[in-house]
Amino acid sequence: MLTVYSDDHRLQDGKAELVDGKLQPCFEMPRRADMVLDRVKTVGLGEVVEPKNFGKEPILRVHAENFVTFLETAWDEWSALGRSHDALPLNWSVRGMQNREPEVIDGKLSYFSFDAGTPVTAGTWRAATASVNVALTGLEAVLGGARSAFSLCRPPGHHAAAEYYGGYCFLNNAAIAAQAWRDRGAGRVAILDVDYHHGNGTQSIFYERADVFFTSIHGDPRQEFPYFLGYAEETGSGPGEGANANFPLRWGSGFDLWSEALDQACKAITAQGADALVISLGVDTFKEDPISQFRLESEDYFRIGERIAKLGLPTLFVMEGGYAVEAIGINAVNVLTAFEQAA
Ligand code: SP5
Ligand code: ZN
Repeated sequence: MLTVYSDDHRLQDGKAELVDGKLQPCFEMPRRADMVLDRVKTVGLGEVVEPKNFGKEPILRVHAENFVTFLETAWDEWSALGRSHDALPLNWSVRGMQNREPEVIDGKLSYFSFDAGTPVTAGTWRAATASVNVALTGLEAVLGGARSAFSLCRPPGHHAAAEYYGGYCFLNNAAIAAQAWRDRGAGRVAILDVDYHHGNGTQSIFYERADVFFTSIHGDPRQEFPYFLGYAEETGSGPGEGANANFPLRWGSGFDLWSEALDQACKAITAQGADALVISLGVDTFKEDPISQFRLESEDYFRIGERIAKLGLPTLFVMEGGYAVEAIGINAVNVLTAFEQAA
């Protein structure tokens, strides 16, 4: 399997996120991608290539123009105030308040974000756009006839919606790739999100559309970030009714429950008649993940790859979360090697 990777991920290297009431070192760190790349090379998964540049057009197929402009200019506006440290928002619009974009950078950070865990840094725009290019270059390989490809994206993307960032995500790599796949001729794309957290951004982008089916297995929003999306009752709306399927699981869930949900999600993908598959590949379901509460073991990731392979679809793997840094490479690449052997 081809891997697409860019060193530009290092440009996103946030110092701190607000977690448990304290500013603490970012869990989403450059070493994550280094560990995955190391493992790809150790097992000899296949060739590793640099991304091509696809420019802003495919990004604007998914994200709002004012949001993209904000991301591109945020650091300049922030640093023009004499600040050289990372930018974080302080407050948000809630029920009954206005939803208008403010003029000043502190207001814009609040307007375009949903958490205080996602620092905007000097390199955020370049890292986030490189991550999109990594996703789209993987798609090119699949469009060129490969059964699958691995886009080693960092920063991750699935929490980013059309008009907001958060959850360590700025641009939604998987959604941009799914849209590009539609634009390049796929009839119906399925996105299977196996990250521990609900892919709220991806769901929101495609919620009213029938041409992209989104399904996700994740920590129950009653207990887990991002809290405000990811319930089983969310099945899509308008033309998208029936094209969204959530499988929330309680804290402490192990592979017995998780794999049952995977089987249901996979059956739904087949029933939807998808002809292309994007996997949002997070491995923060691992038992030793420092911010997550599922109990998957490294061996379980082989079973995930095998089940996905049984769908028999051209498949693009897009890296998302996973914060047990010592094991992230083993777990992610276990999915990929098992997929390849079963395919
Ligand atoms: C892509 C991705 O996986 N994003 C996840 C963002 C999660 N950010 C919120 C983390 C809250 C952690 N709370 C538990 C801390 C344990 N001490
Ligand atoms: Zn996650």
